[in-house]
Amino acid sequence: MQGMTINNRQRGVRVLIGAVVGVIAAGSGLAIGELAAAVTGPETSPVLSVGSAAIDLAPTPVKEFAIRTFGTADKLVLISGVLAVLVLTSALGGILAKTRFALGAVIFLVFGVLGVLASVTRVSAGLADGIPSALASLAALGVLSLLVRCWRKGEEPATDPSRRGVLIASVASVAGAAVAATAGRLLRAAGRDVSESRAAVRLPEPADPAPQLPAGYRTKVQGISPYFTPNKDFYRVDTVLSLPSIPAEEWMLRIGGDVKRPIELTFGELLDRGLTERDLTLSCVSNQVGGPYVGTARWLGVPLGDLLREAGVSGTSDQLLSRSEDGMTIGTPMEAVLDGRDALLTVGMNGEPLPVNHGFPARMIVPGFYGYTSATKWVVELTATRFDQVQAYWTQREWDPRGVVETSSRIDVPRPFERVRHGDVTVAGVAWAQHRGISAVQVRMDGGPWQDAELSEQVSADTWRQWRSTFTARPGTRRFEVRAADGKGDLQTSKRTPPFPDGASGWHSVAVTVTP
Ligand SMILES: Nc1nc2c(c(=O)[nH]1)N[C@H]1C(S)=C(S)[C@@H](COP(=O)(O)O)O[C@H]1N2
Ligand SMILES: [Mo]
Repeated sequence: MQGMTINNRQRGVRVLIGAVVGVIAAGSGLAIGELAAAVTGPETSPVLSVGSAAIDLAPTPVKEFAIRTFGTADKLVLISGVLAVLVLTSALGGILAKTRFALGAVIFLVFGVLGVLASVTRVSAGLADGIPSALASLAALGVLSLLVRCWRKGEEPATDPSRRGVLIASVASVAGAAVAATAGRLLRAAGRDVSESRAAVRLPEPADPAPQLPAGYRTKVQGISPYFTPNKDFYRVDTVLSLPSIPAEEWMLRIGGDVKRPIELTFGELLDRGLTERDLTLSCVSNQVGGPYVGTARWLGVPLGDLLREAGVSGTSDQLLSRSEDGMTIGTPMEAVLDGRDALLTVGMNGEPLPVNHGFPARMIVPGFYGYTSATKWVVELTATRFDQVQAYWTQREWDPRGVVETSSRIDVPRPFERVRHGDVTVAGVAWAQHRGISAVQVRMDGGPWQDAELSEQVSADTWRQWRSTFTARPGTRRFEVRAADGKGDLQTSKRTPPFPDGASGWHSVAVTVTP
């Protein structure tokens, strides 16, 4: 009985040591991988490569669930998941390696192979991008073999009297890994930091400034979305785990495909063309009814249509395929880019160079379309082509190829389940239907008669309008609903649909408690 307890305890200690050895080996490998990725590019780091591959391979419903549930934290959740799987399996590898080294080693080899595959299959990747994962796997195996050898030695009664060998080797490995990881960080920070390049950008005054804002373009209600969304509050949706860092001096846009005169354009040449400034609302197809993925900014850029006409775009191409530095492809209806609307290749957002997470140094924006079919960030290539010839990233994943925005409206105040005093209750929010404009917003309480909301002046058909309406509310639970009509007078549909495949529809409603 007693013997068995001791046996169990010994086994427990062994499992624990094995797990720690495995995790140290994996950690050392990752540290070496990070160090190598400082040279080959942050997106080639083993963890980020595997994370990116997971994003690209994830079925559309999973992706949609992630954006809906975790919002901008979706990437943090993903990376934590990858790390959790790594910790668990490498612990297992360490435990197995004690008795059957080859068995444990296989786990680390498999990681290496997965990492290499994930990094070299990225759209914009080369073979060298697999180096960090390969080195990581080799380093992990080396450390594993070292630790297991010290550990076994410590257990042979005749030889080494101290069992501290494995401890010393572990501490040394952890220290080595910490040095490698820190060196990787520092190198990376010194290498491809674009904040300096961004700080050095001097945006010229617009040659074609935004039309003057009409008096009454905004509605002032406590808690309503401001007419201009500050850059720091502007939603962010993309698939990158490591922000592309393209110094403005190195950026170049290539315009090609079905054109007579391919163009190459540097950042300086772009600024010299004379810039157009416009206020435009941008929204995401993944936005739920009432969701946060919409904002309005003052953009500065050059008309995309002019660029394409200069390149001599042919009449047969119906898709403008744009590609970003990170390999993302987005397809925009060519007709819309050429029809005279303010389709821009932008460099400025709300009076600043584009923030890095919003596409520095250049991104597209085409009013009337969701971001996934029009708003390519870190854009480096434009290709005139056909929808029936090339499918862009999201279209390959079954989203609607064109992505025209739905007429939408949102209640900002009161907040859901807010407690408000009885009497006059102000309901307020925003409504948008880019390029068609908003002609009316209506609100109702508890399914009662629709009441016309007071609208802020329309700045243009491409921007949202704020609205407000006041109700006399009796104590109890009250429910407010909103709907909008676009510039053609078409009323927002009450039919609730999810974002996939062409944008959410339905009326936003908010329930509140009205207090006596
Ligand atoms: N390179 C790149 N551009 C991209 C994306 C992306 O994943 N990668 N996402 C698009 C989507 S789905 C949207 S809604 C907008 C969001 O732009 P924002 O992050 O500046 O708000 O960018 C678009 N441009
Ligand atoms: Mo989006």
